[in-house]
Amino acid sequence: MNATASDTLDLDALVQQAAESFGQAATPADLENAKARFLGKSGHVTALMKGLAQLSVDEKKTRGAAINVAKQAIEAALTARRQALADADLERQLQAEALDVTLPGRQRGQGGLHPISLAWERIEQIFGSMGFDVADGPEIESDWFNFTALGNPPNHPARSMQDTFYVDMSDDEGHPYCLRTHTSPMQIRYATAHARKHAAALARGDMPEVRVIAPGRTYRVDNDATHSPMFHQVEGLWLGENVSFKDLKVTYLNFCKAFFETDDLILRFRPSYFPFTEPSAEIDIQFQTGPLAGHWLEVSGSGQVHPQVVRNMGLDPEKYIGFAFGSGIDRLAMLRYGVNDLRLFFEGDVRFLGQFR
Ligand code: 2NM
Repeated sequence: MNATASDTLDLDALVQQAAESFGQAATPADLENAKARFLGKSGHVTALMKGLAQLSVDEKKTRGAAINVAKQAIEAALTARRQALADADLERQLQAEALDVTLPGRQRGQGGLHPISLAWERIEQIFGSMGFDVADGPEIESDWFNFTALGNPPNHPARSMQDTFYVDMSDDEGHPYCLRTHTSPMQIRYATAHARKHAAALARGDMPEVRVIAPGRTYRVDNDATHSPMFHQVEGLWLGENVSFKDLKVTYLNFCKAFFETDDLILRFRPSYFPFTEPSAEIDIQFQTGPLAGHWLEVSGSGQVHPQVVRNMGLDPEKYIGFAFGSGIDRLAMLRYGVNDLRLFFEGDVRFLGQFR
């Protein structure tokens, strides 16, 4: 039998048929079944090979070669289909696991500082730029530091249970500890440490200055729209050879200009009284522009530090002259941020607190 054109056609048809079967296989298992039908032990190609036995040697050569070509074409179709199924599978998997990197991320709310902390930091920064050190110390104080050293006489009303929180613990002299009612005790602590640290220089007649602010939490028995039992104070102290009210005025005015970010500001002193200063004065400021323009605003107490208080710091009041002031950080923050109720600062409502930078 001769290898005819129709034999070749049969083989082409078989290749065609195999390619179609493979193409219809939707899964790798389907494909393996289809493969068995064409290339398996009892598949079409094997059957064709077996048929070679009946042919002459010459015919075997040409027919065998033709069958081989067809077989290779079928194998190539199989490999192509395997690859296509694998590609499709991978594509499906990628689709299923797809991330849309253009979607907005799940937002984590951005935290921020409390407006009082913001004011506190500004205060430290501004006074720091004017050469003031920042002192920090205990909120539970002894009778000496909170009252006696600051010139409060034994029966002063500030010492009463109505005004001051006391702790159930007493010092060596039997005086109960209290929650500090101002940060001035920190001034005494700082200046005392200063005097001790510079003892040798002082003995030589040198006069290292004391220039410090003490910001911090303070406590008084008081609670209404304008008073919180816990509030924040910043007290300043500048002692030196001839530190005067002029220095106080310049220092405090420059602080206010920086803190409120305006030069349209005037300052006045009003006579007052504090146990630890003589003379004493209230500091009022007035904005010349903006929503608060034209109103005198009381922002601080102040005065020349009383000689006995300077002595209590371990310094010689004949040499060390200077001023101190005490301001409410909460009040400064209210003025700066335009807040009209102190309680908003302490209610912890993030819709309020989130508005400040
Ligand atoms: C004020 C008003 C006036 C003050 C005094 C002192 C110290 F420790 F030097 F004596 N520190 N702060 C002072 C003076 C505080 O607060 C309304």
